[in-house]
Amino acid sequence: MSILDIHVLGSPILRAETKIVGEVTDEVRKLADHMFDTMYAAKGIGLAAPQVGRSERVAVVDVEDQRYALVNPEIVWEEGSERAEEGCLSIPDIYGDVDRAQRVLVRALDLEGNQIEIEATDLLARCLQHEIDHLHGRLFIDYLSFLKRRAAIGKWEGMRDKYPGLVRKTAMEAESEASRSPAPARADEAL
Ligand code: K1U
Ligand code: ZN
Repeated sequence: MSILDIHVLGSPILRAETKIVGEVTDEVRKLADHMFDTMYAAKGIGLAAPQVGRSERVAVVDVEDQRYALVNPEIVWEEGSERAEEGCLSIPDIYGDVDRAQRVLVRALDLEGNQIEIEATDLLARCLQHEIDHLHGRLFIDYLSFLKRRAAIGKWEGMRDKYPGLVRKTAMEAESEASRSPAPARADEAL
């Protein structure tokens, strides 16, 4: 298992365009594997390569047990609109309502290099749009009204000192979270 640091708002890589992956190699599969480990450790439902400091066009999602590793994903069709609250692992503790397409069709390569299409609605559709945005340097706060974005950035500036080097130490956070809330004792376990 490999849990990577997560870059937070202010880290330049979050605003950079990613590079199209030319071939799905073992290196890409290893990156996706580490991104899944990191996403689960951070209790997210998605993660994009720039959030772990990488510039490949790769994202992972796991929404209601629908788990995908996506290489070069793109939205080829969308329909409807829905407003719902979003968070971002790169902007901890900040939330905002974002309008997104309610239904999308996403085309991508899987980790075998095969082309796949995912038709998604609701939370999966939202998560796919959020992750594809990350791959083009866009963040959910970009969609907030001027006043809401200013408030979100103001709150973030008050918390930024918690993240020296503009990274979240995800493995350390997961460890201290586990020690704060130990797993409940099993019924057959001696107390
Ligand atoms: O890319 C990321 O920052 C991950 C982000 C994805 C996301 C969350 C909410 C709406 C769209 C996309 C997260 O996983 S933040 C964690 C979170 O907010 C969440 C966790 C479980 C269910 C719902 C939201
Ligand atoms: Zn995000």
